Amino acid sequence: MITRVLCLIVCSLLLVSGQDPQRPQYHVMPPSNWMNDPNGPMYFNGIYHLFYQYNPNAAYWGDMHWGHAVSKDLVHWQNLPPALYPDKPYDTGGVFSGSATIVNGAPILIYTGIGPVPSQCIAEPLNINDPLLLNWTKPPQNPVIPQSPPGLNLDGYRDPTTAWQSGDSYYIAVGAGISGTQGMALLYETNNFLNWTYLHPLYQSTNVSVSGDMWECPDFYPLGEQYVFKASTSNGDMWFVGDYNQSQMFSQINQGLYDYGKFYASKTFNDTRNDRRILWGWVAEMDSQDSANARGWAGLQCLPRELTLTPDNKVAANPIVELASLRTNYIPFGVVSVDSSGLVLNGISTGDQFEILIRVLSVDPGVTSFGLFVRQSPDFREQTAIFLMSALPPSNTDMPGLDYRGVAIETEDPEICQTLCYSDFMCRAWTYTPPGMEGPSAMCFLKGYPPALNPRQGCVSGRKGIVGIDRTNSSLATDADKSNQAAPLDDNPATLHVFVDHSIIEIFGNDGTSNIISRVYPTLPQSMGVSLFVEGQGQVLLSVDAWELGSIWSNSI
Ligand code: DQQ
Repeated sequence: MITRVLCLIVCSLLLVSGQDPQRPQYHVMPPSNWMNDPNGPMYFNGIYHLFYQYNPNAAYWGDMHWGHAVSKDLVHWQNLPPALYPDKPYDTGGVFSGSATIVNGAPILIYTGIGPVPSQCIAEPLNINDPLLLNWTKPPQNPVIPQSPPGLNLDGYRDPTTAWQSGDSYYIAVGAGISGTQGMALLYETNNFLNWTYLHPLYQSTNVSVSGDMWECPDFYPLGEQYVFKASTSNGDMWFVGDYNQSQMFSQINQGLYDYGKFYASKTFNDTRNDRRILWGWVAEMDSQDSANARGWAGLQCLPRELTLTPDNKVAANPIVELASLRTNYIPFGVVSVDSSGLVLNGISTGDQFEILIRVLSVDPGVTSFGLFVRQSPDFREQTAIFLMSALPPSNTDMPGLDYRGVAIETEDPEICQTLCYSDFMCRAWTYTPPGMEGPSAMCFLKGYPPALNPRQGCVSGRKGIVGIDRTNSSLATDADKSNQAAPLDDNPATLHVFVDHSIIEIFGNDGTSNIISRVYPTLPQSMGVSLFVEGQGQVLLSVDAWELGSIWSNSI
């Protein structure tokens, strides 16, 4: 009650003044209230559609509808009324996530209805000639898959993929999981979208500690010469690159994360206009529910990202090139040399709404990290650091803390610990301790964030290259999450592409292979500064371009 009253006051004030300093201006989100997963993205009849999990009543999760936004260029958007809402016995508990498939020239939405049990349901356009596809109808055959396959003892069952065609049949996968055991995606076949046959798991987890025991929002698509399976897991949105064979089984050869930050429930679609694969993902808030209630909105979508397969079978995700149409002012900083005294980047007049692209030309060996401060106040009380670090070869030192796993190893060779770290996409740094120091046998500690070096006799430590964000001083607000985030770099630091949009920061490291989405909530109006910094001895040589960016919203596309 108190939060609703507070929201009424604060939200009205913000609406009257037209200003909400935390509200992003070039990220897709509803006019107000709660957004989560992207649903059913598609390109149809010259228009991009994005549906999404939406609570029309409040800035918290509940009463799931499918919100709807449309665009002609994937950059500028118009919000429309919700497309799907809970109105049938099989979806009164919510119209949960799902996908769109264009079949014989018309889209079919398939979603999870929450009724007495979760079921898979379809919806079709009421009027295929309506260019905006405002109204949708649910056929009487719903739910088309009334329940999960018997005998599997599933704890979760939801989020059907876009269908893919092979011969006369279409296939979908549905997310599922067995508590404490494994996540999985269940494969179904149909030839009419009304009658479905369960076949077998398309793919399932082999390691519950890596990918959790419930896979939400599965996705499956061809990319380059390979196939990609994606699951939203307890460790984030994991892609698996691999092979899809004649018997409809997937097997992986590589795995990683689209993004190491606040990114979840993502979904791709085939952009037939430009023959490419586009990714959307949900970015949640990282402050308190009270603050979200007071603002009157929560959640947004990441920038649309184009996916490509790298020669070594990684999925790279980069902002689509059309986002250049948002650039309103170019600030060419050119080639700059920076040392530990730093460099202020004057000239970006919208420090809460801009893009910066840094290319690393050279790094002196004594430099330990370098990067940029954004949302920086002149008195430095608020600032957020985005940084790059080169890999640190094994050295006789300790890196105490920040372990996500410690394993006993049978050998006294510290290189085994390094190999463990380098073969785990979650690992950023490692420390080896000899027998007798942390237990009877030698130990290997894997770290989720690079800790500071600390001398300690006998330890051996090393670090991967890192792109990271340090939010320790990002906000004076006590409820803002100030934990740090880092993504491992497989190669030397090369590029850092950053988008700042009020409370969201999107970081693309090394051409989209090491990405982090983060949220910051500066409180001071003057937290608009941008500057470069270097830690350690020596200089870095950087090429720097920046652009001020406009808004994506229009009343009609
Ligand atoms: N969100 C939806 C579910 C999905 C979850 C409900 C993932 O369908 O599993 O809002 O964020």
